[in-house]
Amino acid sequence: MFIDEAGISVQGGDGGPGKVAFFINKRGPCGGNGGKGGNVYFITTSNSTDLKKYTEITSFKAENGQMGGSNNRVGRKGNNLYLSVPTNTTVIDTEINKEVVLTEYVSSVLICRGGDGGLGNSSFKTSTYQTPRKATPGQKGEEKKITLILKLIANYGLIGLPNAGKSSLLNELTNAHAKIANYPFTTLEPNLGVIDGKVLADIPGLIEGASTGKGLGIKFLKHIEKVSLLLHCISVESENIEKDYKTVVEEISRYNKNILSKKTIILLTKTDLISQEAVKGKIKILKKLNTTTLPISIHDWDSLEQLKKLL
Ligand SMILES: Nc1nc2c(ncn2[C@@H]2O[C@H](COP(=O)(O)OP(=O)(O)OP(=O)(O)O)[C@@H](O)[C@H]2O)c(=O)[nH]1
Ligand SMILES: [Mg+2]
Repeated sequence: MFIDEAGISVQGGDGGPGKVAFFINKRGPCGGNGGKGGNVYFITTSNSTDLKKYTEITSFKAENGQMGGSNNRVGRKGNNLYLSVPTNTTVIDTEINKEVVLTEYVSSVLICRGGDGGLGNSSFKTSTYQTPRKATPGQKGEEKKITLILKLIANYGLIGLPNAGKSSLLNELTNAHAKIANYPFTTLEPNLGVIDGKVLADIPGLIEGASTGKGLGIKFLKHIEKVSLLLHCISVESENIEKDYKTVVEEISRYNKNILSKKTIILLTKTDLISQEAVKGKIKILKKLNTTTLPISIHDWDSLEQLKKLL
């Protein structure tokens, strides 16, 4: 499970102040009421998997209402503010410790109400008091300290040796922007992306001895324990694809044998680097290991489409 957390403060817009005004010819007050401040809502979005943006900006306020006008015109309402968070985010009102989990079914929650607009001087006219000069300020918007917690369980997991092209695939298939480079252990922490509402996890590469702590070790495997499908990436650059496949399988089995009972697709990656004939040869070898194998290249759009279909 991936956990992401952020603490922010949010505030509804303030109500606009009431206006003091008088009719020019006729005597009498005509100052309108202020507009209501905007509300703040959290709404879900399916194309984000982290709360990063709420660690960058941590204070939010909806628009204030505007001042009332003359001729009893009410001030314009402040616009509501909609803050998007990934589906499955828990929104906690920190002070009273009340929480709501946003899901596919509960996709929005009103979190702070905007303040009511103030009263214009028209509102203070009485039979005995015809020329009130009084107006009131708008109410302050409601203010809250919010903790956001996101717990995500990956649906698909990318595994393989370092440099096999896992992060590149994640970036191609999802909205993720994982770091990619032509050396092992580019990925130091798991990356996530969303494809058709499903979470795809890219974990750091495994090497022989990972289960005894070599490389980055196998601690990240806990993140893919609950996936329903593994995508095992093997690069065409591998000198012995069968051995490379077995190395990864062996390290995983030392961590938790159950992971290996999951459905797995072997992806022969970077197929653009060798001839089609050579790809066929390697696929033949992989077919002996697993029934579902797919040649793939981030430079071959058709192959990516085929993988998306399989997912
Ligand atoms: N030609 C070609 N190069 C690719 C392809 N996919 C990935 N690469 C390159 O392979 C190198 C490694 O890619 P990554 O996506 O960083 O590999 P990784 O498996 O995430 O590596 P680690 O994070 O170290 O485990 C990069 O230089 C990529 O540009 C492909 O389909 N074709
Ligand atoms: Mg990587």
